[in-house]
Amino acid sequence: MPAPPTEAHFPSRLRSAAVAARVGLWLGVCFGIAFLTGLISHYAQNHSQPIPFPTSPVWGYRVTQGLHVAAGTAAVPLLLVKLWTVYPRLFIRPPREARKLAVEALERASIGVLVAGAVFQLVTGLMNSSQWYPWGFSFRTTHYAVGWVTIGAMVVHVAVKLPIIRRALTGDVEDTSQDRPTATRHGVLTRRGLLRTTWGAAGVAVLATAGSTVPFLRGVSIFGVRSGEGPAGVPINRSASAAGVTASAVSSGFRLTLAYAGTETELTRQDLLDLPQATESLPIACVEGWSASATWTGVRVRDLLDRIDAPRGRDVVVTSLQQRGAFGVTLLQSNFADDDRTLLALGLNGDTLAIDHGFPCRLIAPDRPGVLQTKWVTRLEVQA
Ligand SMILES: Nc1nc2c(c(=O)[nH]1)N[C@H]1C(S)=C(S)[C@@H](COP(=O)(O)O)O[C@H]1N2
Ligand SMILES: [Mo]
Repeated sequence: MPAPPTEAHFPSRLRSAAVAARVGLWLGVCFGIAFLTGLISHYAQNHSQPIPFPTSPVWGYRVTQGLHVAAGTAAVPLLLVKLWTVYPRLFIRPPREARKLAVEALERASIGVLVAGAVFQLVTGLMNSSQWYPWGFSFRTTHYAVGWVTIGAMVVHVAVKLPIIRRALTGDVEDTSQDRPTATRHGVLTRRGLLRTTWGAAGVAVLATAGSTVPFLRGVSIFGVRSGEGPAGVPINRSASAAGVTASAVSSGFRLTLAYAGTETELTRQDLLDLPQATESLPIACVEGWSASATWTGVRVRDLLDRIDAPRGRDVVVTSLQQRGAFGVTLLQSNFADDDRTLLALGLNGDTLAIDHGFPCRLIAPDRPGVLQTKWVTRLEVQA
């Protein structure tokens, strides 16, 4: 069996604390942004919100979720370079003395958790934003839990390495005072060259996806998952046929039921069209990072609730024609239900709402995760 490599097998002087600390700094910034915006997104999707998620600014969630996905995307090349620069440290002989060995073992374990968590977050996040869900677990719960573990391990890692990070960042990149003794071989790239290439790769990764959020970047956004295709120029997340609602959505038997305190009122789509119409410009902002602004026309949800004498300050359960999947029933918190800009939309960008956008009617509310903008709505039930 060949002997495992020792650190002497990794002579490149690019693999240095000077490079690792600089890449690590930006990696930390990206993970910090992704963590904070992730907390916001998770909270926005919670049923119970002791502090109501704000309905203004209307583009708030669009920006935080766009940042979340952009930061995660930029972190991919940064993490790869970071791991490459520090990888030889795995093969450093562990210390003999018991106390030092224990400290070293703890530190390596925390790095193990950090690396595993970081890779898991980036891989599952990217898979989610390309709508590929081959796993059996709940993405949101798992991504959220592993987010805490990863950020915790990152804080420990930074605290342990702080003296090294400080020295590495204050010195020149080409300074060799903290290098492993065997890391002396010059290659084609200087350290500055490697850093520039890394920043470039992160920038390209972000540009290639950010077009899903920033309209003028669409042209360069080759990896942007949803960009501008779809009826009325707005992307489609799940089509009517994928949701299994094609027949019920176009059926003449369609009714919207309004329910409160044991009384129910049924409205046809024509009834809805005969009510006073409102127009609002509100974005769809998907958790996957893409977003699009659009002009919606329809009936204010508050007007509908007034028709059944529902008081203000009540949450509303929104039910879709969609029978399968997790998005068929959602909770519209009272501050969203009472906001004048929240519509049951019948039209989009001047056209009749396309079936894939939620015909006969769909919910659209300001500053709300796309996943809660329920399509093919058939029932609004005011909670007691
Ligand atoms: N009934 C139902 N509503 C739904 C969905 C769904 O799968 N089923 N997808 C949601 C998600 S994740 C998003 S981002 C938006 C997208 O709306 P659009 O397809 O009209 O762009 O619809 C939301 N409403
Ligand atoms: Mo979404």
